[in-house]
Amino acid sequence: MVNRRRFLTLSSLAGLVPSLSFSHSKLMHIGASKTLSTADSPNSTIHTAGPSPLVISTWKQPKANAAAQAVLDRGGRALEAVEAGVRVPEADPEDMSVGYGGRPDRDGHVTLDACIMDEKGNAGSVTFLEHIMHPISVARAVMEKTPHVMLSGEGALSFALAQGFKKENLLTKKAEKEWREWLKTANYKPIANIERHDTIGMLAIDSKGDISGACTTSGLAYKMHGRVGDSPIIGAGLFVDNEIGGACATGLGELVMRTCGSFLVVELMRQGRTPQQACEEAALRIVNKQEFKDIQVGFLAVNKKGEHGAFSIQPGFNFTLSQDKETKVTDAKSYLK
Ligand code: SD4
Repeated sequence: MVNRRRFLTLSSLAGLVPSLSFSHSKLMHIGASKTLSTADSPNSTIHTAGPSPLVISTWKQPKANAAAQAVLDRGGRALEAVEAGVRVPEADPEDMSVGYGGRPDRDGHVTLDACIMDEKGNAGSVTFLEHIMHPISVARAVMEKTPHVMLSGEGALSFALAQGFKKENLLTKKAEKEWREWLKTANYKPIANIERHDTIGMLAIDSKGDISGACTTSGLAYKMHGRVGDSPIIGAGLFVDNEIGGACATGLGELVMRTCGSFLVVELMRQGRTPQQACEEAALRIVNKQEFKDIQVGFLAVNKKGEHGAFSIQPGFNFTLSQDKETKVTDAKSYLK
């Protein structure tokens, strides 16, 4: 693993210290790391300007972004920011795709999926978790307090309770009423941009230029009991490589999982694609291989320079970017118009 303090950006290297000799492959790996102090001159650290801290999330999420931005504004880690950010929709009963108030599975259980990944490549995840309002914080506890990456179902719940999380009923009256209505036909047909709307994937870059990400959802409405989507799967719903960038996904998880979607986006950026190109290519991979009519998948990405990209199969996907005290919701470009 490259020690970030020992290297500087490719562009800075070219512009500031042309006489230094580094192997090309090493330079490819260092991506946009911010500083250099060479082995030849260990005291000469050159600082380069990184991107301003930013938060970007799937769908329309100004409140979540504000909570994350507040952490970054006080100099906090991107990891803290994304956790604080996605806890907002987790606790919001009006958001029916995430946490409390989420639509249940076909048996009436609200089952939650979440994962988190930090700048060191550490990751934590919970799947098929019931009764806990903040699955993202349980995922973080899995990452930081266990030797594992993922805990599921009853085991995840026992772990959460042992960590002091409270057991709660997450099925709101509104979600229960809709579910009972659905039971009359019990026709399982996810509707693009409607039933899936609002699963939150969030990426942040902090003042040190470090990247972290989080993803949390109640999954597809009226899914089979036990179904787990892409959102808690490292590499599918979320992936971060601090030397390259981060990506997250929303939409029909089955399609995202089959393509290791977020990992694919980050790997495409590693090969030189911009975040926009990487998101488009990952979506095309799905379109070219799988049945996608009426099905939505959206990708969102940032790279180490702070550039972002978003792309979806169907129109209707949007994302929220907060940077330099501004928050903007933008419609993503899509394959189908
Ligand atoms: C899933 N990808 O469980 C999630 C759903 C989603 O916006 O993204 N909703 O398949």
